[in-house]
Amino acid sequence: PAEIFRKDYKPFAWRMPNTFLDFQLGLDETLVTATLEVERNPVAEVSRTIRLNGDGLELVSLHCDGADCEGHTMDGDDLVISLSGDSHTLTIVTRLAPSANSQLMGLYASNGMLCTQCEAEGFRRITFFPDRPDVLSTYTVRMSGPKALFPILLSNGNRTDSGEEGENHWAEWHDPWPKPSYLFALVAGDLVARVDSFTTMSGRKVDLAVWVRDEDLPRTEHAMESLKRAMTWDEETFGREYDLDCFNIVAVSDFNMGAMENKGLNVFNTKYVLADPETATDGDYDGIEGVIGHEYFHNWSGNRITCRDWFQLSLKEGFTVLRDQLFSQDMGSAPVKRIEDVRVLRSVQFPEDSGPLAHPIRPDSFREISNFYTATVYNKGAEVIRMMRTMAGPERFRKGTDLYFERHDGEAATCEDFVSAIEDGAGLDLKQFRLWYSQAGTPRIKLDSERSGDKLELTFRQEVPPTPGQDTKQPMVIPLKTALFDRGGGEPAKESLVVLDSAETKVTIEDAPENAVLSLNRGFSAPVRIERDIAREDLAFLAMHDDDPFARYEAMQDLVVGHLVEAAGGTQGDNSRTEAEDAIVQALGAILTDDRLDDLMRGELMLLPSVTYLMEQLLIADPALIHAEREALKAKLGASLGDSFKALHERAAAVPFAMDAAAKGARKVKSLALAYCAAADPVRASQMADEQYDRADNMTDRQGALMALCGIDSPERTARLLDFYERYKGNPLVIDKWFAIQASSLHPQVVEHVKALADHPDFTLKNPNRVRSLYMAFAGNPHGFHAASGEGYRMIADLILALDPLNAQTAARFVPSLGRWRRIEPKRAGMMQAELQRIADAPKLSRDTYEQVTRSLG
Ligand code: B3K
Ligand code: ZN
Repeated sequence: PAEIFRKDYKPFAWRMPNTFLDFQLGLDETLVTATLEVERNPVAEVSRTIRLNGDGLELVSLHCDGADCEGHTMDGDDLVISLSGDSHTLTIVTRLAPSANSQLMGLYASNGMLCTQCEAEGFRRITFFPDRPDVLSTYTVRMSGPKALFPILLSNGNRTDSGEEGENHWAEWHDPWPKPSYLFALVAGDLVARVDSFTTMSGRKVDLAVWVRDEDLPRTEHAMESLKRAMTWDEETFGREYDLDCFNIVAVSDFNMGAMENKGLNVFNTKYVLADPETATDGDYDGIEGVIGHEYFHNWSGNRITCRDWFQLSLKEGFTVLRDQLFSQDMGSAPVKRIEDVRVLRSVQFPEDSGPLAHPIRPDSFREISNFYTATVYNKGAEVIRMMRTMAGPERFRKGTDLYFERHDGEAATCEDFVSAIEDGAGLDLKQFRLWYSQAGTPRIKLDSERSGDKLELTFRQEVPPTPGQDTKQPMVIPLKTALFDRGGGEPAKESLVVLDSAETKVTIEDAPENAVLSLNRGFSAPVRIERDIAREDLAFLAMHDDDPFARYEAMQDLVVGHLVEAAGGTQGDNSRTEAEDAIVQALGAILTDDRLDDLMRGELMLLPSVTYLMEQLLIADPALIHAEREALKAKLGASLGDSFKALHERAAAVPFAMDAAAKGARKVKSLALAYCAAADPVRASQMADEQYDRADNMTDRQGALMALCGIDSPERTARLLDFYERYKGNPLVIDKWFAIQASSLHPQVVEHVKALADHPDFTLKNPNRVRSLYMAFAGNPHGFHAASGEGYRMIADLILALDPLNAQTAARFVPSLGRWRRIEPKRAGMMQAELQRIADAPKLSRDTYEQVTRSLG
């Protein structure tokens, strides 16, 4: 498959002012008649032909201006038509087989209904079309089909007409906003809606609906409330008003990702719509609010202003992720949300940025765009825009985004357009800052400090490591929030922003108190790694006293990381092990009982860094050693602080169920306390977990208890797993949890368990949620995936090979776990590489998997 380059961008030779689509719907066969108005694009090079993209389409007929078409050829899957004049009307009929569409791209059947997914290049699986984001068209859609099968017919925009024809009925939808093909959507099925309405800031009433299967209706309240909160928030925070008379959300059970922002008709994975306390955890509730917000915010950042080409993906995704993060910060605990977002960034994006798949947030080339919906484009993309906001401050940043929306409304824009608008609107100079768009890799900052008299001299040295295709890098603009604490107990620290912009930056602090401790990169103001020599006492001090919640979390993490990395690297003497452990015990002990902390934040401070994050700290890591040391520390903490954990568990268990922060916090620390107890004293903890399971009146508690039990070889384990299954067997989203809990467990036989689960009658490769629940959970379970025998690697490679022909996009998502081999000890690295090679040697690979495997082999 060919590589496509950003530098080769050219505008399309034709414009597509109006597009009419007629669907004769059927699950096994759907006929699509596309009527396309085409006219020459005056600002593009003249062409005598038009290239319409297709992907596996059956062409039934083709007409140009009502007559047989003079010249047309197929070029691969694309249709190339000769056009002599300046404007024409093309009429194209294609035949689709939705039930046979296992890729879940284009028009497909799910659970008896029909739905679409077009981003990035799925529209070409519906009809021949210039399937690129810079070709905007106004869509009118007519669909007809059996009323019994598809009582509800939905598309983008507003419904303009409908009627009946015997057993069949039809509906017509018109979307007044010109859009690219990737935002097209259609849904037909037996659905019911929770309806509500929203009055916008200028007083327009919008009809809201969340469409689901009948039995799921009681679980839609949270989604609807989240939507209304998102609509209000976007008006208040970004001045963005909704622009159609209705907004529809549809929940679909077979979906490749989380959700899709189709204009006026968002299609969602059921996982991000359905919730009630009995079946969804607090984490699920937060996830739903965040994703509903994200897709809604795309209406402006993505739909009204879209991307010129797919290299600009971060224009809409980075910005929209930032918008959903700020929304969630405002709806709940801002510090906890920030910590969670940083944790995701560092456990997913940092490894990507230091591995074979590293790419800038605006990539320079790709073979398959689906592979670039990455944590780099999304989450690092959001961090880059967040830095602009930090440097400008929220008010000036808002001036920048106002200007961006005003300047580019209705256009297909570039990342450069965005940066220019922020630069002009916020009054920032972002010349050098633009390097964040072109350079991959996580910058490293080394800090040295020297004291002379009252002065403290800080020297920051930055370095951006080489990444594939980028050997040398330029210094970046890095805004670091800092504060100096006086351990002697003087004035409270004042925060200031230090902006690094060269390889070496010196900062002098006058009148630095003698015991000063520097708190650095507060709020994680820049997505970088910091290396500095800091005394354990100073970290412990910050872990207990820093007034920036993120910095406090970070100090606690650093304290643990320092110890575990030394312990796993074998460079630690017995004495210093004891000292390090004691310091951690003391700091955590203080956290457990600090009554100035709320429980949501306490829970964050109780979390140990993940094995993935720990592995990232080492050039070459032995996952088994790291895992063992991490578990040993957990057991040590559980034993030394046993009474405190039990007391905390008891206190939290007494808090009755509610959805407020206090009750959510109580549930969070409850299951964390249980996990520490389980590490120290499994037998005793089995009883605690059993009790928590029995008393649970919500999924958060029940899942927390089952997770603890699942890691312990005990009779209770089997009984509770059985009970859980029986209780929830009609609910696919909860059965997904049942698979995931077992696949991510600490049980010694987890590999055997996963093998057995793959043969369970409820397991299927056809449903992406189910595949992820078993295998993503397993690939993220270091002690199973990195089993010394290599069996974990083999299982993931077998899965990729089996899934690739069915669902290439989902299959390719598993490749990065094997791609980390260069940073792993040689024996395992060899086995991982061999599995990648085995995949590469398979006779017929999708473009998705082929690209990921070859890049990973390097
Ligand atoms: N824009 C979609 C992602 C589409 C992924 C296609 N492979 C969802 C989102 O980011 O909001
Ligand atoms: Zn998005």
